[in-house]
Amino acid sequence: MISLSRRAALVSALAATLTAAAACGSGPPSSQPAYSAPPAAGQVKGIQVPVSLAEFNIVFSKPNLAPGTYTFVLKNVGRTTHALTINGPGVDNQTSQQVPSGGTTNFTVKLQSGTYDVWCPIDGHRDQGMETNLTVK
Ligand SMILES: [Cu+2]
Repeated sequence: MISLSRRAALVSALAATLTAAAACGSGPPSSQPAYSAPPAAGQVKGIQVPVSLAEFNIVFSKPNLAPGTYTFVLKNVGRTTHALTINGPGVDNQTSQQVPSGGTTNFTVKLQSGTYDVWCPIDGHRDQGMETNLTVK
């Protein structure tokens, strides 16, 4: 036979278990997908192309572009400040504004046929792999 105090202890333990389970039910906050529509500052000309910047890579949403005017919508999905520099036919080391972590900025360039070097100009990021090529044809 179970004593009254023993029973009280069991009920108390059960209540504690239920409370802990309820606390776990809330879970971690849901994380947003990396991209949403760009509400960015800066002018928009030509075709918008989202570009994500992070440690340490640059990802164009469209890898192949035709000649023309483009606004790269730079989204920093990394943890430190990044930017973008482009050099190639008709574009002489044109550099975007710096984009803080979580920030977005627009960067308009006029591209011709050819290959462009693209990199992050900040603090040795290029040496750590933050560079790519963009082929326009
Ligand atoms: Cu960078």
